[in-house]
Amino acid sequence: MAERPRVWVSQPLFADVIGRLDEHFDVVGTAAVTQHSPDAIAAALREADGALVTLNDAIGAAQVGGASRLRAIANVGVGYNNLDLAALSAAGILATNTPDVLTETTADFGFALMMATARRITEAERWLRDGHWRQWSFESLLGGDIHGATLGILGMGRIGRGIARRASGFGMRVLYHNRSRLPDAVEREHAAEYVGFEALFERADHLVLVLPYSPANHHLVDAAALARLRPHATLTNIARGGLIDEAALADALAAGRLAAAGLDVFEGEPAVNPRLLALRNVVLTPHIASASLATRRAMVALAVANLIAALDRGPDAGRPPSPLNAEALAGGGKRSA
Ligand code: 8YV
Repeated sequence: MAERPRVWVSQPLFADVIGRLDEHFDVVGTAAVTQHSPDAIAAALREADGALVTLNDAIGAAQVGGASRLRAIANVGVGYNNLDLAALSAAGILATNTPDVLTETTADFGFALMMATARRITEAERWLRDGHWRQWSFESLLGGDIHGATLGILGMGRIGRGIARRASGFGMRVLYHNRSRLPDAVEREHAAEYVGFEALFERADHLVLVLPYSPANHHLVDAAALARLRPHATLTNIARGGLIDEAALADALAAGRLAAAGLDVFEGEPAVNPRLLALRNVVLTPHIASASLATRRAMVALAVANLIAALDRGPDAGRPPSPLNAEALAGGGKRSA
């Protein structure tokens, strides 16, 4: 009997959903959440025809160099900055991600984090738990309003638009900046006004980052950009930590150049800059924007469907639902092997 393709699953991910791979492949799983070293990833990929990975697993030329059988990598996540797509394409390896299934859940969370930041919810809870609430005071823990405020959205893709839709229910004015301006009809549908990058920082009461990260926009939000925010403004990041110069943000927060920040993502995850940890006016969450049970399961299910199809199995054989580098398919790569 012909050998079944072998796939590597880099993290524990809903055993019942991952179990669907068993029908087609020999699965090498990972029993506990693991920070795999670059060499360990290379070793795992060397033996694999396909892999299911998460944002913790950085994969580039060094990891796929010796992976002569590897044909497909399914990333569990819409963001894929952990993958060097050019290196994968050059090696004839198809990569996929998990768009759409997380849009609404992630937009919910972005809105929630913005509100928690503006209304000082976690700070207030800490204050209460720490026993400071001895007498109710009219002037304590005053925050900024959401309703009627101006929301700035940097990155108007699927999730950015989801946040804009939520904003309309709160009577917010929505400004956005994006690599390219959206068609008129989409702007109208989201009641969103296109502005330049600088204007977005200058005019937003609450600014939310929802754009993909790449080395090209590393520290896009630097000291100069932060200096454009007004002292009552808040900054929320649910995209990737590398978009913000965290040292400059800590300086700006400490100096009161903006009111507060809400951060779900960090440059050195899971490590968090100790200066941010020490600040009162920052809401910190451990990269959970897509973390509803239904959505995390749907993300894994989509990644599984991608991997099965990319390795030419199942009803969609050869047609994975969300390919990232179709050129790896077009070029033949290793897929015709
Ligand atoms: C995921 C995310 O939880 O999809 C993304 O880009 O950042 C999160 O929703 C994460 O990527 C899991 O790998």
